Amino acid sequence: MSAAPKTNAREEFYSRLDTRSLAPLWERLKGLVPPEPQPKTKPFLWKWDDMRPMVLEAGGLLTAEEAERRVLVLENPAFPGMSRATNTLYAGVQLIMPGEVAPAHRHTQSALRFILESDGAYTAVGGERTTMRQGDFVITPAWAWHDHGNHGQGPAIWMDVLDLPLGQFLDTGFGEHHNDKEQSVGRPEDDALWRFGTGLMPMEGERPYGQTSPVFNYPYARTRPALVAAAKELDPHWAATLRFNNPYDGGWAMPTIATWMTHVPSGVRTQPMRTTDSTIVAVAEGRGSVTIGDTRMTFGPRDIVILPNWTWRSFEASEDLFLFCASDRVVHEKLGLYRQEKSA
Ligand code: GTQ
Repeated sequence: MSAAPKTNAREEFYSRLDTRSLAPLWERLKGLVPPEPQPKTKPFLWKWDDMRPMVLEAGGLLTAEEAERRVLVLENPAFPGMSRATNTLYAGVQLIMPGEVAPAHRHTQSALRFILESDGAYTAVGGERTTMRQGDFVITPAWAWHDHGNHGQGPAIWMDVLDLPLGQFLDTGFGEHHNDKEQSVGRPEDDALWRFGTGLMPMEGERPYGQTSPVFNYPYARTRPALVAAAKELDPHWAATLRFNNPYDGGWAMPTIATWMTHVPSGVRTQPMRTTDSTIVAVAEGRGSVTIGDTRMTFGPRDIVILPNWTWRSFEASEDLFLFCASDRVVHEKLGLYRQEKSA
């Protein structure tokens, strides 16, 4: 599909087309219909030891309430000024100091939190608070009121992932502030986990959060032993990988962000694989390296790594690795666009 050679007559025609907001497809077809994805997202690694002091410094400059959300955006160098960690997902690192409150608001973007450091921070969703501990995966469903606070002794720091770039593309964003700084709490802590997260479901009633899982904290204390059990049988490409599901239908926990955890036992190296989704990886525990295309990156606990779409990657664990992963895979699957390729 090579473009036709340019002649003066054609060029002259194209400029007249341009004045009418028309364009010749034959000059553009190759770029519009590539033989395979041309990833723009770059591989990237944010080190916890760099991020932590910077986010604490932000804590000395303004309060969580002043900032509304005191977050350092993890901005992929491929998208300067665009607040994107990948082509479709936003990520940031949020800080709440003891006694602070990030005031209640809601928006149509879905959010998740992966907890990096906390000894008593909480988030509230739907009139219920959950204490967020290191390694927990916490969901803020689209359009749910949410506020965050910290009853602990030390700083609380977590990674936020939102489907913001996807929503920007569709231009579907709505948001509003709550009249009160904090929503009123009408349910006991972990109520949702007891009602929906035990292999049992309420007999009747509406789904409280539409397409999003009614469980909004998947505690690491449950996830980790499940991963260790799964590691008795390792997949050559995925090692021990378990995805977070929605107990209503067994599908992904969130409608726009796919989430899972991978455990790579010490000494194991996964076979290279590439997938159409781009992935944000936060290291819950362990040390190792990832080879992304021809880039190799070495990482440790609480580092955050970007795996671009359609780029070969493989992990190697020098210490038992536990990786939290978030990607746009769920959207690809819904649209019939998801593909993966695995090395033999
Ligand atoms: O915690 O509600 O990183 O609304 C970006 C937007 C966090 C939040 C972000 C948000 C939030």
